[in-house]
Amino acid sequence: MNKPASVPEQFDAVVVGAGFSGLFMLYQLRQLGLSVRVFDSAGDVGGTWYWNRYPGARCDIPTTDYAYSFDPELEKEWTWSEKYATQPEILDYLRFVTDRYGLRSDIEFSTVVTSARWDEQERRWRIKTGRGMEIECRYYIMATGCLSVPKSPDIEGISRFAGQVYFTSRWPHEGADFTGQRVAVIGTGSSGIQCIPLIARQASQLTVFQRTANFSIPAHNGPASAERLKQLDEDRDGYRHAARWSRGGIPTELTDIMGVTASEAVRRERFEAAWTQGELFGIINVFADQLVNPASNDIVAGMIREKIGSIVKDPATAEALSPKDHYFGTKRPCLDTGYFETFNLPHVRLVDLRKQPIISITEEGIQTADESFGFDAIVYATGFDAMTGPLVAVDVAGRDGVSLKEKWATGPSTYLGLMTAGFPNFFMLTGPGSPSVLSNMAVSIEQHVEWVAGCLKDMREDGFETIEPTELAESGWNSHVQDCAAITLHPTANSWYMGANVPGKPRFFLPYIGGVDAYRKACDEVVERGYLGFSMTGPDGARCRDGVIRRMQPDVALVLNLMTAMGLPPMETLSAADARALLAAIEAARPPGPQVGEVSDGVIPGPAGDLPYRLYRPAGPPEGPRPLVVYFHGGGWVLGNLDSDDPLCRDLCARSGAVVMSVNYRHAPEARFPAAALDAFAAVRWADASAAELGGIPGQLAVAGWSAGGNIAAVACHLARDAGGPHVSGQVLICPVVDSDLTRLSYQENGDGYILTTPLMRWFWDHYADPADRGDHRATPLRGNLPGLPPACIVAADFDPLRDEGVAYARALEAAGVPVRLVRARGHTHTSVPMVGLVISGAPVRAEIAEALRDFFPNAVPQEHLS
Ligand code: NA7
Repeated sequence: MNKPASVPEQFDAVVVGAGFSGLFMLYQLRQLGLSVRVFDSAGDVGGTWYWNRYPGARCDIPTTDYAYSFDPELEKEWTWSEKYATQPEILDYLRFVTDRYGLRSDIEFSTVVTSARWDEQERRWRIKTGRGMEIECRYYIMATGCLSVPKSPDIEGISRFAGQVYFTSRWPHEGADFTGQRVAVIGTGSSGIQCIPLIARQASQLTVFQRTANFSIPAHNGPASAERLKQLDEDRDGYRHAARWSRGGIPTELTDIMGVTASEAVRRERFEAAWTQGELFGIINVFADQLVNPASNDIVAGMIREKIGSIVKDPATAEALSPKDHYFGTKRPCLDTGYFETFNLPHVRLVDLRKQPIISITEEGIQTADESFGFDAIVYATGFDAMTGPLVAVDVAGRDGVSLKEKWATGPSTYLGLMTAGFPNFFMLTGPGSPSVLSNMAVSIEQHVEWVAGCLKDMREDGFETIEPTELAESGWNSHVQDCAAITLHPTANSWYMGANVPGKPRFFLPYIGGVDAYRKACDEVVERGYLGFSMTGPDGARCRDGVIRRMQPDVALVLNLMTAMGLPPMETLSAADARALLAAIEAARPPGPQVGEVSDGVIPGPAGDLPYRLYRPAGPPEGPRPLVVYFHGGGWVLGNLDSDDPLCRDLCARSGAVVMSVNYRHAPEARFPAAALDAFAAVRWADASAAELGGIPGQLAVAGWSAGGNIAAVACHLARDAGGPHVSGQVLICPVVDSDLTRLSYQENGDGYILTTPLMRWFWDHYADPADRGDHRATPLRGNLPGLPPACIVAADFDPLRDEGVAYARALEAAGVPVRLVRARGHTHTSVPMVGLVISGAPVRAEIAEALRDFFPNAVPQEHLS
């Protein structure tokens, strides 16, 4: 007789993981009245704190902040004994929370979830466990943590060793006694740095095998900070609110002091204060620019290296312990208690694996390129397959049987780090693309759990059964996550944040670095906008509000916010003179742009008098003439001068290797149309005739301009063609004005709020040209005759009212047979691309412009030869 097939147990939701996030998720789902089953492979609650029991294991976020805040009563009932609690105390806390809310009854311990498959027909997940259980549920939630799958140490011969073997991430419950033993520790991340001083107390010999020296500052552990306790005591709600809306999940006053411009005294004072405070968010907030500006980062890194040098007595050991191969903060910095001091003990030795790599583990110990070591015990503190590892460890298959592993083969893709397209009703807590490991996990976990619970509640109220992100929303979020990382130094490091610690793992910045506050705002806004970027289905139909939640480059948004905060008057309400004065005042505070070889000023004859120019010569080698670019500044024909676009000209010169000649032209309203255009053409003719004396290569001349400068650069090309010369090799038009139609879609979308507004553009046109003249191709080159114009590179920025006319010009040129390179400045505004030094995300656009310039010239200096 056939055994009847067992009937799978039915639940509303299955949660994998009974750590910080899984426990709170269970609590919240119960509040919604849902039936829930939680699975955990561990024998008890605790997640990471269940497994990581190595000596010295502690949190690196102050425990006052590393705790649940959802229930004020709970907070009253628990007091942390230390500033940074130990693993046993945190585990006790999580057990206490579990019992206080009676959560245990819904948790199945010592049970691994092996697979989860979406059944499209039933709109349910089918779950299997390692113990042969089959469960079906509507919602499948991975609360598996970010650092829960240990990375294989990838060292030859691990199984050969005859002595004791320990992994910090799977420490035995009965502990380990190293008394009198010769012990090796491999790995100097947070786990290694925490356990090394304690192992040294017992071991007769301790040898630390270091591949990468790591930045660490003293934790100065002790009682919980009196100041924080006082703040919590006086205004718990205010404190927790501030944490939720802070950058990292701990109330922190962010500095605006820049490392590069601060005085030596201020630098020292701020660093010493952070060193003494002993908090991660303090040491990464010494300077506002330390994670984006290498020079500023070097200041902090240098001071930490000085400290290491002053603690460690043996200079060679101090040198080896001093991190030099990554920027401070791009790998997780550590908090330690006596780590560097441990290397002053006579029985402790550091082996620098950069000098003598491990060849293999042997039966007796470790064989490096230079030495054979004998040990009684080896401790592996070699890290984790972070963030994605725990998610792909389960065989999760979404719609059409596509597995998460397959979908993420080239890197994780999520919407808000919460969900991924093709996997309906599958939620990740603190998944890739969320602040997670860059934040106070407790705060981020609560935010994620509350968002998921709120979403399930809303779905129920609206009669929906499934939810899933759209491809568009997801790819928009992925771009935003990478954009945020790209303006920092993070992508330069071989960190686990980048997936670089696991051989073969795609290099991809995993967490969201935009901040807990910015992230929460985005998640809230998604809900306010009717679950923007999600599609939902239910018995009564479907709903999809497609769209991208954050399209603007993060640093562009920051600059816009700063400018809004300045409360500047709208330019179009000012006189031309006052507008010019305001612009000059704003420019005075900006970074200067890169160094070039030589800068000199001069004048050239124009049609109505002399025109000033500034010449930028690239730093050599090679010596000798270079192609020449005649550049025209922006400012709506009214504003601007040689200073206004100086940083951009420097940047163009340095990146392209060409000589750049920036020409000032007559401005409106003093000199109206076509004065500026005629001056531009005169400048091009003069530059062509004088190329040799300007250091240019005769016959290799291009024009360039931004905004109204782009307008007259384009017009100069028309005039040169019509006059039969001079020959112009190419034209670079950065967000140019090429038409006077202020009704295009890009005006409708962006005409309000991004510095260049519709009223301002109207003000510029009114100052420059009578309506009757605006159809003249010398004012609106889009309306002119286009065949025979030089090859063009046109930059169109997403948030620019002029975007669509730039695109239209590119298309029209193409149609007229002119080679065109259209550069889409994704996430940029009209004014952000030229903001050299301020808007880092503009750098790739400027690099592309420079490449286009080099392509115009037969004798351009190849990029690899540029200094
Ligand atoms: P980490 O920070 O990833 O550190 C792992 C360490 O192990 C790191 O120093 C690695 O060097 C080293 N390692 C890894 N594989 C090897 C091999 N094969 N040979 C030699 N050395 C190796 O993990 P942790 O557990 O310390 O900390 C993880 C997080 O937990 C921490 O950031 C806190 O957030 C809590 P590498 O740097 O790769 O050269």
